[in-house]
Amino acid sequence: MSEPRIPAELIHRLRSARRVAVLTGAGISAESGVPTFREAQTGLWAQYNPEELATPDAFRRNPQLVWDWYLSRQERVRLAEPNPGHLALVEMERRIADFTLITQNVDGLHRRAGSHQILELHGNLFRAKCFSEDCPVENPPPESGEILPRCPQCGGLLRPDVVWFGEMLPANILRAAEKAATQAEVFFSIGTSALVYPAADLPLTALTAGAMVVEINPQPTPLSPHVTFSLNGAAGVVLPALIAQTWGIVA
Ligand code: BJW
Repeated sequence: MSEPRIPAELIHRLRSARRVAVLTGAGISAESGVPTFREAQTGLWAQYNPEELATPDAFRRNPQLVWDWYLSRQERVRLAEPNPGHLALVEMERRIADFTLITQNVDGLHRRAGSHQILELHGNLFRAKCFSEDCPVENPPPESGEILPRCPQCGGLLRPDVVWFGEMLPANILRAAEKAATQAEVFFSIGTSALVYPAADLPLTALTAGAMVVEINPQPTPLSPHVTFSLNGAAGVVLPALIAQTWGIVA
């Protein structure tokens, strides 16, 4: 299969850009074998009901069910490895003076790939926090069998430190993401359906502030009609081509 062609105007802008921001979603980890959410057949929401698993009410109703689901996802992610899409973003960070990687993913694969400037908008699968008091919990005790993990400070139930529907995103992280979107010369939206807010607003914030906005996705999204360039394809194919054609290196 031939390498995708990257538009010359994008290559030119990237070579001189000082500020670049990237928003990633589940699609960038798809080639590592981590399921996305909304894809028919393979997405998590095709198999599971988000209202039973990814809301505070779901946790109140059945914390064991919710923990079991998150532990099974942890196991799957532990077996996964970063793919060429994650690695290409590490190379991009090395070449851009002010680079911000904003991710909706909770799988930690960007960090494992070697990226540094990461803003995790929706938390992290491998952290826990207190459900009752929101106490931060360092090194949470492992969940085992029927015994649910409890907060060492207040004794309340621990929950996965991820952002469920109807919950606020961590304010400082969202603020930093909005700042990066406002200041970016080039903004990438990669592997996200652009349906979940407030993350879905970030590419539009960047566009309004004058950035070149580039989408990388094999499927069109509600963002597609608005972007400067739509690169249709898998992140693990398009991103290495982008790095090679912009900086002449193989990621
Ligand atoms: C590839 C590929 C390859 C495949 N390469 N690409 C404004 C309007 C409407 C609604 C709202 C609004 N503001 C707030 C809301 C409500 C809600 C919301 O957005 N709902 C919409 C669904 C309608 N938002 C919230 O509740 C947020 N909180 C909030 O706004 O607080 C303020 C507030 C509070 C109270 C009242 C009112 C306001 C919180 C959202 C939290 C989202 N949480 C989840 C779960 C995280 C934990 C976990 O993992 O279990 O986050 S849901 C899920 O969706 C997860 C993801 O991060 C998120 C985004 O999904 P993503 O990453 O885009 O994945 P997919 O599957 O949707 O798409 C994958 C894409 O990849 C596809 O396009 C593929 O084509 C592509 N792809 N292979 C490149 N190889």
